[in-house]
Amino acid sequence: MILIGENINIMSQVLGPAMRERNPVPIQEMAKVEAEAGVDYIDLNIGPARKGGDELMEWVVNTVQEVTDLPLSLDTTNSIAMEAGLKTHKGKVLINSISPARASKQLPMVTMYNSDMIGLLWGIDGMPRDSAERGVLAVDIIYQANEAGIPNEAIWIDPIASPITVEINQVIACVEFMSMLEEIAPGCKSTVGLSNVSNGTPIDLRPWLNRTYMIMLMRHGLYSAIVDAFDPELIKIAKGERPEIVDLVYRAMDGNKPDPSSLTEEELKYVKTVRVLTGESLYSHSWLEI
Ligand code: THG
Repeated sequence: MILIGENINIMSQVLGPAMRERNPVPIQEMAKVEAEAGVDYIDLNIGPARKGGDELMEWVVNTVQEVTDLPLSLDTTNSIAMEAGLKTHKGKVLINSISPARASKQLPMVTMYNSDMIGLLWGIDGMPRDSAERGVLAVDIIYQANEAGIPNEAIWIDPIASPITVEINQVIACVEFMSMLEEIAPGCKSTVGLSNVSNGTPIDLRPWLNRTYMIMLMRHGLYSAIVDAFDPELIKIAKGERPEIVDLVYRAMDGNKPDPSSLTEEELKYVKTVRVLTGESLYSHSWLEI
């Protein structure tokens, strides 16, 4: 699987101020940590960046490319800032992200800079309510992209993962959508922001949700994921180094109920986490204890 490191983010309490002060050190340190952790892309999220976004994006792209050759994923809703980043970036870039509503402005940039794009399934009315609405939005964005001359292979569809603390049906809908994608759009790629699913859960337990959710999506062909580079175990799983855990999660998804006494403590945590992510048991912060 292709991994996009999420850690360079203007919301971060360290990197936000560093971006505003144009202090390259913490940003370059984070880029190096992400590269060493084994991610394939580094996401640069500068937020809406309404004022001076173009200058900020250009500076962040240059700052990161001074310390790594990894391709970047440029994350801002400001089209002017996006274009400044595309101009500055060396090599193949990923635009994160383009939604049907913003497509007319941003799709021409994909063509002009020969980039890849994340197609975000965010509708005019906001978040899609289920997998069928996701399917409709996917068809819309892919149609518009194809019309602009962009092939399916350059489109990474993101169904938008929701926090399990907010709406379990949305967590389930993303997995369901992933199982439909190949039929809707042969050759399209996919990605999911895994940390979204554990937003609002106890910080030390977030990795269990992120990893398990990734495996559940992998089962339906997930191509890439936006990940926390500080979870080495998640990266191992993504790189195929924990096949027995992947297999265990697949079996748990099938409703296979292993005898708890035959499982290690680690295995039991994955099985319990599958149960809350499929909605089989109700989520609470103590889901691993019961
Ligand atoms: N899809 C796409 N892009 C995305 C997302 C997505 N970009 C943003 C987001 N979702 C993925 N990135 C993050 C980055 C940080 C966190 C979650 C998702 C996060 N940060 C910690 C927190 O808020 O508690 C710590 C922040 C800090 O360093 O202070 O959870 O879904 N296409």
